[in-house]
Amino acid sequence: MRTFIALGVLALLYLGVYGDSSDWWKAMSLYQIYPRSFKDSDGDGIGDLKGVESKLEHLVDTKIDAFWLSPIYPSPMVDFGYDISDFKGIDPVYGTMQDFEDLVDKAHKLNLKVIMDFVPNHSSNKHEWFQNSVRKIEPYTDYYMWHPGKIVNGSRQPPNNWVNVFYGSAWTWNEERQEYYLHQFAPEQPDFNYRNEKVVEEMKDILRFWLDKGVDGFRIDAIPHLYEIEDLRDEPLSGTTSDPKSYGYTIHMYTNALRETYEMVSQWRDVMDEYENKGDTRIIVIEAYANMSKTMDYYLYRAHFPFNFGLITSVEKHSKAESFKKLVDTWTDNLPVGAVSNWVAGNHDKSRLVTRYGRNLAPALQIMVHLLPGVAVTYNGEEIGMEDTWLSWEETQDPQGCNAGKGGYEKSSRDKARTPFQWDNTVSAGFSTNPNTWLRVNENFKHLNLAAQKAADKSYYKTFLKITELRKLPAVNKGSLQTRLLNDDVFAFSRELEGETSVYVVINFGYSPETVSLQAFEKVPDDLLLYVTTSDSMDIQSSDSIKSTSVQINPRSGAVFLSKN
Ligand SMILES: [Ca+2]
Ligand SMILES: [Ca+2]
Repeated sequence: MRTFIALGVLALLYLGVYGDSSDWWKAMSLYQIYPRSFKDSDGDGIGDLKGVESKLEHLVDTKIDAFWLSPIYPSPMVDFGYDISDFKGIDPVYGTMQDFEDLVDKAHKLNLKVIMDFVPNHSSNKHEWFQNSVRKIEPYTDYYMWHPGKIVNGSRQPPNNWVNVFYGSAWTWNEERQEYYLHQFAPEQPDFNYRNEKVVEEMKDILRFWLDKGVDGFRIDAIPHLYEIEDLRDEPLSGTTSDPKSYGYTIHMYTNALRETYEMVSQWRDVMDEYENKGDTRIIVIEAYANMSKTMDYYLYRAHFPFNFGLITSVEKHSKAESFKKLVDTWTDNLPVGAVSNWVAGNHDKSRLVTRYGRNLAPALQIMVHLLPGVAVTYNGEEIGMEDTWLSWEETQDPQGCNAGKGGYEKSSRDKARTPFQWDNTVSAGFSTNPNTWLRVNENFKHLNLAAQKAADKSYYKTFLKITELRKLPAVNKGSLQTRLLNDDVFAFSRELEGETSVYVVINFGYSPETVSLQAFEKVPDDLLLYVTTSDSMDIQSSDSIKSTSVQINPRSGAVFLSKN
């Protein structure tokens, strides 16, 4: 029976739903590659582009449609690539421009789209533009945000109380120019001056440079920080901390999500649309940790979509079923008409999904990510259930962790979710031939790795594959969504489309087995097929054919049922 269902689903894969190729992104499975940790091709212990190219078949096997590369530009690596010293180059650690072009070429041959990280708020302080700006060499004098500061009691101070995201003042004194410059992140990441039209044009030129190389879109980093209020007034104090160096010290109303920031997104969309006329759609995806209305505003300003971080920021492993329903409903209700939804459960800045939700519940979250409407986003390693790696203070490399200092580290270093991908049980988990890698490989790699999970009858990866295969069903691709709270612990949703196989997802967030009726969904048939359960214990679900009036679901697990048509 199980084999029969699987074949039925595979047949449906080829029917296709979004027939128009310009719609390629609307129901894509998007995979984030952290290049430093994905695959090392030359044995220096750091991942690189040739490494990525050598593993593209894994993306195809995993039913991925597009991948997003975290920054690969030349960088002093103060913030691991988010401090760029040449926006049109490739860092030698990752390879050459030829390697990049080869990667794009091979990806397209495999029907994979390539999305670049675009970091528009700042450059590295080593960027030629900043060096020229320090020396007031035109046209670079006003490429960055400079200010002489103010004199208080005879001593010079920064112009205002703004703090940077990592820790400390957002202003750093430059001896040579005898002025402060603004940096919303590390001092090595000076902010651009977007009120300078030349900067605006430079950034569009950078976008076109990569679009001309064939990239299919951009994930835009840290967008809310783009503009600051022009008169540089103090921000109000939050009252939540007395530490004036802490980012939480002020309320960021004058440095975050300004109207001009949204307008710039619109201008970048216009650049993408120049290429639409050449026959293919290029997209912009927005990274913004913001409240619902500020997030939805990115749609109104014509971003293809802003990441939906709700599964990271609004719920955690002890959240009740009701909270998950509310999260899905709130997002869906606020979504502008015609906008494409998306679901993100992890990335390089956050603890890994399995660590946050536990090994039992994490695959149920994957079901939500992949079977709710729109784009599904997967951070590399989440498909095999990689866990956070405990790294000592001496081992961590992340500036956010380092700045917070010893003791503050465990809370703030992001490196725990950035350790090398665990391909197999050989040296350095098959990531590198070098036993010394830039971050230590998680010691669980001997049993937790892709090769072992492919060989096993049941594994995290095989469950992930079963879930993601369903994405090509017309009902998942473009069917309706209904959500139901079936009792205090059980959340369920349906994906239905007239005349097509319907999908019913049931997740038990509680700690005891539950029996529920799916009759809460008006169109549910009397008999359903169990397609997949994330529960290890199969004793409760002994049959593939289930009465929809009486569905049993194990604690801390999810299950997917299909209608029989
Ligand atoms: Ca390498
Ligand atoms: Ca800025």
